[in-house]
Amino acid sequence: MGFFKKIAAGLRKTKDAIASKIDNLFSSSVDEVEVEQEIEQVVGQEIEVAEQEVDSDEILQQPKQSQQPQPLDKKAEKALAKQEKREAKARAKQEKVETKRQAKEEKKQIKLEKKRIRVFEKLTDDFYDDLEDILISSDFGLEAAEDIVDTLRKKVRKNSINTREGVIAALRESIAELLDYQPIEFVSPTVLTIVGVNGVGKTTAIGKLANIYRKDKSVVIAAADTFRAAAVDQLATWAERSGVRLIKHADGADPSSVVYDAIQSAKAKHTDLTIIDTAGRLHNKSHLMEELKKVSRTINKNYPEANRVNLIVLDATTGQNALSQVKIFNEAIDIDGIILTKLDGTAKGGVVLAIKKMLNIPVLFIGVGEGIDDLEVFNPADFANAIV
Ligand SMILES: Nc1nc2c(ncn2[C@@H]2O[C@H](COP(=O)(O)OP(=O)(O)OP(=O)(O)O)[C@@H](O)[C@H]2O)c(=O)[nH]1
Ligand SMILES: [Mg+2]
Repeated sequence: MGFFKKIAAGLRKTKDAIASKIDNLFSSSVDEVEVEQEIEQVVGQEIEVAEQEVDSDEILQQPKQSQQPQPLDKKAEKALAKQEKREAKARAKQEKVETKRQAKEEKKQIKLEKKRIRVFEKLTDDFYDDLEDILISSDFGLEAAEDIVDTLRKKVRKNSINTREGVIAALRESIAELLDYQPIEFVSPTVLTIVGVNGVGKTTAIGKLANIYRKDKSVVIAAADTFRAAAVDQLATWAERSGVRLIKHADGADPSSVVYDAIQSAKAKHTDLTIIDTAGRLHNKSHLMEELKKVSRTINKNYPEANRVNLIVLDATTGQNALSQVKIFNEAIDIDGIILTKLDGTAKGGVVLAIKKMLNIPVLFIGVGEGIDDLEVFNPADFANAIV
């Protein structure tokens, strides 16, 4: 669907920061070329000098062989002996140059290899540290950033990765592996309770979910956010848009009584999926949590045969703060998964990794806009591609 078309400013920032770090690492191979040239220059000169010595030696001149073999007089014999001596000397000199040339070539290769390793090692150490910093500043949190960089290091070492593309692929894999999760099945009948602080996108997510699941399930939604005026109307609009049934009471009614009615309706009509909208803000936190616990008890007591799934909605732009929201709600109601909204905005995306690493609660859906189709099943590999 729209996720890739919508890679937003925030995710793009993360992607660009990581890409430029990796590009820097590999553009540093220019240094390696310089090293090679430097060595070549020195070694090349030495060899040149040695060659000149040989070249300029008059002994190197080939003996005149065109002469007819003649009986040798003493003088000629002496000259020939001298010539042979010169030739032997020349050969020795040439051999020496050759040995020198070979030795220098070997030395050059060793030196070069050493420098290559040194340059690479130095850069990768810096690189890993910098990469970790980039991840942390993209909301990954320290633990997830360390985890991913460690996994990347291992992959690089194990597979001798030394290309830009190789590093990018290994980093994507490291991220996707950390995010891997077991999808949750909404087996029939399921009661899906949606919680989260105010304004994160609960009601919107319910509208989008209803629109997805009504295609192959019967769906009813319950307006159990009776706290905020207009909350019921907002949900009613979504029910209409997605074409599902709505159970509602008047503003200010007891949320548990709305849930009770929704359950009775679901039972009577054999509805596959009952989705419950809840309030995000009450007079105080403990009031909110007590109300949620009461809703939870109502479901357990009146619909024990139903499969229960509790999802928390988090606004991705709140970054690390989302972690403490999960912790608080998890104390009142067991959280099975996350709907991460507003990934189409300024969110840098790393919070997905932070939550998975710290709480081991998977992101199941992502919200990428305000429209009815802007909710997607979370795909770790796609997400990794979007931020690296
Ligand atoms: N850009 C963007 N906006 C979103 C997304 N999800 C929700 N919104 C917007 O966020 C605002 C709040 O959404 P709601 O669904 O009312 O949030 P809520 O959690 O139900 O809020 P309360 O009922 O007040 O607790 C609305 O303006 C939505 O259109 C999303 O994925 N992307
Ligand atoms: Mg709402």
